[in-house]
Amino acid sequence: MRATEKYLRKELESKKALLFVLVDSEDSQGAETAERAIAAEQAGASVILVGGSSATNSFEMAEVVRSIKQRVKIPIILFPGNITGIVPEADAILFSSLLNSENPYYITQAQALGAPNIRKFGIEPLPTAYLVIGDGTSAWFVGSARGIPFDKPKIAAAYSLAAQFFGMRFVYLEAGSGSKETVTPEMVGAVRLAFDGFLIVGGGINNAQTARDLVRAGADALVIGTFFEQKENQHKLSEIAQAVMSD
Ligand code: 1GP
Repeated sequence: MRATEKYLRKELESKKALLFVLVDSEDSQGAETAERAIAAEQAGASVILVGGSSATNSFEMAEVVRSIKQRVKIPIILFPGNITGIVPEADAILFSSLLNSENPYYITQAQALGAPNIRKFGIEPLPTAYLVIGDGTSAWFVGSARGIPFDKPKIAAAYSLAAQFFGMRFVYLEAGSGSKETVTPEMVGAVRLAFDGFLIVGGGINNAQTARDLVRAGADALVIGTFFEQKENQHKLSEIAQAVMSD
């Protein structure tokens, strides 16, 4: 196990769950993004994720990673929507297969195209089953996903068990950025029973109560992007971070 995965495991020894703050490099404005990453770190976030399904400008993304890296100590993990999401200087990458995509490109082909650069850049790959829940979001559309219905926890659990049998150590249940619905605690609970690895949940999370419910259901990390992009919500960082980290 390499450094970032070890770090995540260690973080979980002292926290109920971890907060990952997502920075979409395409919506980012240089200095402001770095400030947001600093605020996230101060509030207790364990990781800054950089990427997103519609972020395709590698130059911008590399710049965002560089500027954040100079200012924060917590790891930067790439969250690629395509091979364009692989840029140097990040600590790790969610090396994801979109298991419920209808397009093999998002299951294995992009991964094969991207793998040599991940090695070249010395980035730690975190083997991740990426599961898109529901429909109508960018992740769903761009990834040609056959979205798992929100009210079908057993299907998500079956995919997660398959991921475990494949040897993947991370599952990411993705409702999609800005989704009106979040993944349900019922689905998180069902996946938790099926999957022993590190369980990430994201999409549409915008309050402490939802965060608490998802953590109590068994999530190891929650990803929040859209909500913290709005300046007026940034003062809620600590409250939500506390809800995630302590029961
Ligand atoms: C999207 O799960 C992440 O890929 C975060 O979603 O932007 O809705 O927080 P939000």
